[in-house]
Amino acid sequence: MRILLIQAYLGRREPPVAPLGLASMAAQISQHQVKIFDPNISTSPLKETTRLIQDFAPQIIGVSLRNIDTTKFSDQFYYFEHFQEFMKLIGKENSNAVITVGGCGFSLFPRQIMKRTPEIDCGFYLEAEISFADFVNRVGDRRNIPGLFFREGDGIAFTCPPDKVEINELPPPAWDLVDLKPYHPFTHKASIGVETKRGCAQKCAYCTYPKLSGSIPRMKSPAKVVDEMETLANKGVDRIFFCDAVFNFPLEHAESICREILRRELKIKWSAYHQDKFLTREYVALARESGCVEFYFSPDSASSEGLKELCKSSTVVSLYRSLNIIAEDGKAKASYNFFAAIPGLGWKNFLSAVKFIIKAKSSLGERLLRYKFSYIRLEPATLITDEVLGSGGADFLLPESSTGLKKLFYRKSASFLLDILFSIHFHLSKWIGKKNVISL
Ligand code: B12
Ligand code: SF4
Repeated sequence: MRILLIQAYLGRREPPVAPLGLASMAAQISQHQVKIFDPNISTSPLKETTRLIQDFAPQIIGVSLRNIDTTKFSDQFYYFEHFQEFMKLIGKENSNAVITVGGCGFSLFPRQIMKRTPEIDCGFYLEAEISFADFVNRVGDRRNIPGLFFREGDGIAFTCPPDKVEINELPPPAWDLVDLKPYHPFTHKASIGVETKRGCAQKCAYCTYPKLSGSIPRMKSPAKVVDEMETLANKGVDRIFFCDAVFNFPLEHAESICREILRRELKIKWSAYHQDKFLTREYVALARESGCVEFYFSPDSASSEGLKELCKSSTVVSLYRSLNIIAEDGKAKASYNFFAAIPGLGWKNFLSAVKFIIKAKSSLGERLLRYKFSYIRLEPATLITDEVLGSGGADFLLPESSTGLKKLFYRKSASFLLDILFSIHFHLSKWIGKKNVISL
């Protein structure tokens, strides 16, 4: 069977992300004729999509809808509008193929997206290596594929949530189907990813990750992880990003990966999301030696009230302790993200973060690569959305047009004055440039 897997066109030029999800699915259907295409690296994305569909004449098209919007207040952009236009093009260009969609963006709003995008025949909920392969091998049999949304009469039917994929049993992503060269110049922007596990055991109030990839971490063996890194290094990739929710938990797993990289003397740089609570001196030294060039932290708050409100498992003590570890290492580099507004909290929470940033700047100097304040983007099925909107706000969270995006950011702290200051700061930063100012 001819299967064309496409990343959704984002609608504008931005640092690209290599299609890890599609490459992972493609590895599972290697007995078929599969092509992977990313219009976001093409100079004429729409024309090339049309040409490819006409030339290849796929029987199944699978579109990966990764992002709905930027989730960034300072750069609001609604990819979903462009996805809808892109789907019209795909539907028009090919009336014969079965058109399927999956991806994180789809899985956050599956029913709404099926309703609003008539070109989609079938939608895949959550991880889909197994369910998509099943589907490809028995296209007519929609009722028996777990995780499948499909059209039935005038309505939309759903089979059942899919089983969790045994990620250690998956073949490596089919990177041989992707020309990675266009992503090489953007590796410092995390353009090429490797998974070491799926799932996050924490339950932070605003976060979608446990819903998207489960709340029990499922690990890939260190040997398999480093095999993937080696494949990428052999393709000329100088730096990768570990796509895990939290790389350094379980700590022993992260440490084993670092040791395996060192044992093979693999020279490839990497960065990853880290949790301050699980950081140790030994780990930081090992990670850095094995190639870690940036430890990303998202403590989100540096006050005990803020950490509690966000259901973070970190404490103020663990946060400062981790900063000391990074500082004492002497070479490790880090970045920190905080939220400007947390329900019920005001100046004390904000000033705690400012105090932390000042301390980080004074102890890390140039090794503090980035710090930023952002607003929470309310996402479906998160505690904070339930608290702010009550349940059932999913339609509101996927607005009709980009003008509805602004309302999705949680911007109300307990202090009116602080909210005004943030608002002024946001408008000013447009004029004075975003670098080295508090970036919202
Ligand atoms: C790692 C990551 C990043 C890394 C990517 C590194 C890399 N090179 O891959 C970086 C930091 C670069 C990044 C950037 C962004 N990200 Co990001 N990212 C993630 C994260 C944590 C993991 C994604 C991942 O790679 N998973 C592993 C792969 C294997 O899984 P997958 O892609 O989901 O694919 C599986 C399924 O979805 C499904 N599937 C996927 N496609 C298809 C297609 C078909 C046809 C089928 C059947 C199935 C299917 O099957 C796949 C295999 O199981 C997710 C959250 C999460 N926990 O999932 C957020 C997430 C996807 N990111 C998000 C966002 C917003 C962004 C940015 C827009 C942020 C920004 N403003 O810059 C950018 C967009 C960049 C771009 N050009 O696309 C949001 C999207 C939600 C939303 N509201 O839009 C998410 C969900 C996080 C969140 N806030 O909830 N991201
Ligand atoms: S914010 Fe990080 S630690 Fe918290 S639930 Fe999300 S991925 Fe897990």
